[in-house]
Amino acid sequence: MKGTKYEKEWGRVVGPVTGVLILLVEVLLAASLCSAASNPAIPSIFEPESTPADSIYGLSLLVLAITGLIFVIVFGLLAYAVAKFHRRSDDGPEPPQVYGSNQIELAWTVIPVLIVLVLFMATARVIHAIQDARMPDGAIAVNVIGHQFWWEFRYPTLGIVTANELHVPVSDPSHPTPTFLKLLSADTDHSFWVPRLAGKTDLIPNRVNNMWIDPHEVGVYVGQCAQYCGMQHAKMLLRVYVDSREQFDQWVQEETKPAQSSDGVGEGRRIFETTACINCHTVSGTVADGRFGPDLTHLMSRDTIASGAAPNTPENLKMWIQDPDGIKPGSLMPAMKLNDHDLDALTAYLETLR
Ligand code: HEC
Ligand SMILES: [Cu+2]
Repeated sequence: MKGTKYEKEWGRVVGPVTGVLILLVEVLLAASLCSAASNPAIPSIFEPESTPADSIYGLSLLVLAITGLIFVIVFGLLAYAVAKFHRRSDDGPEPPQVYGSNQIELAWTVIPVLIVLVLFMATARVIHAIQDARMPDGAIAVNVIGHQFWWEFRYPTLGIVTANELHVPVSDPSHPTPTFLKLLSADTDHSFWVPRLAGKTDLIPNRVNNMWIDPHEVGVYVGQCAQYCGMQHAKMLLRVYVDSREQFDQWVQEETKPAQSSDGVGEGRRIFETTACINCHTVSGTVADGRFGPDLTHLMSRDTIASGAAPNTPENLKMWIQDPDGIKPGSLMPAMKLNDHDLDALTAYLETLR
């Protein structure tokens, strides 16, 4: 009869154990899906492409391993205790009660303290290595200014002003050309986060924060404002274009030219220059010198408009100028209420801003 009693008990345990196993398999599967994602549209911290992101990735693995081990041990002991000591019909007297064991108390104090110490020191090392890195010669400097709900990028040494799409050169580890970002805010708190390139750093009014990236592979890396900053926070997207050195130099050359004065769009230009547009937007070499909205001097060099909210196509441009809320409800650009003729002319002019 003994055999059947054991079988019954196993039956009770196997149910929960299978449940836990399925849960673990699911967690692992989700993790492997995240790490297998080579799609650039999925910004995964498990695919670092830059030194700060790399260090954070290493640290995350260490923390995951330690906490995972703790989870397995604690959960194993718990499952064991539940299985072995659950109430039975033939329960005898209470089990022995243990009070004031120095050994046990010492163990459960010292071991956690050691674990926390290891986690703390590993984290402090990574923070120090990232935050106290020196800006080497040849590094690119960019001032990043967070606005509701778009990003302004100013390259003080190159004389470039652009928005939402950051261009940086690829950084060969043997000849590093990192990009150092100085983070500022024009209004409220924002946070710059491109998971494959670096950790997130806030942009805070009246405060200067710094971060740097040294991307090892060319490509586009996406990110997003990671601090709730208002209505359109979710459409405050970020794109970092990591260019080869030649591509980057080419881009710099294009961006430092003043706005092209094209023929045939004089009417559109006149409409632009006599409308409130110029109070909020800059087009270098014209009367437009507003800084409330993105610099439009080289608008057409960007793939998207409105901080990644829409692809930069003529239709979207028109739709945007007519009714920004249609693309980004709550954006801080007013609907300009132009008639169809003016709108067409204006869009034709904007399309010459290469
Ligand atoms: C009151 C200020 C204001 C006025 C006036 C204004 N804009 Fe804007 N504009 C903005 C702001 C702010 C944004 C950024 C919105 C966002 O992405 O959330 C913007 C974005 C844009 C963009 C997208 C730029 C990009 O790279 O994402 C274009 C194009 C644009 N405006 C054109 C115009 C034109 C043309 C006019 C005049 C007909 C105009 N704007 C009038 C504030 C203004
Ligand atoms: Cu924001």
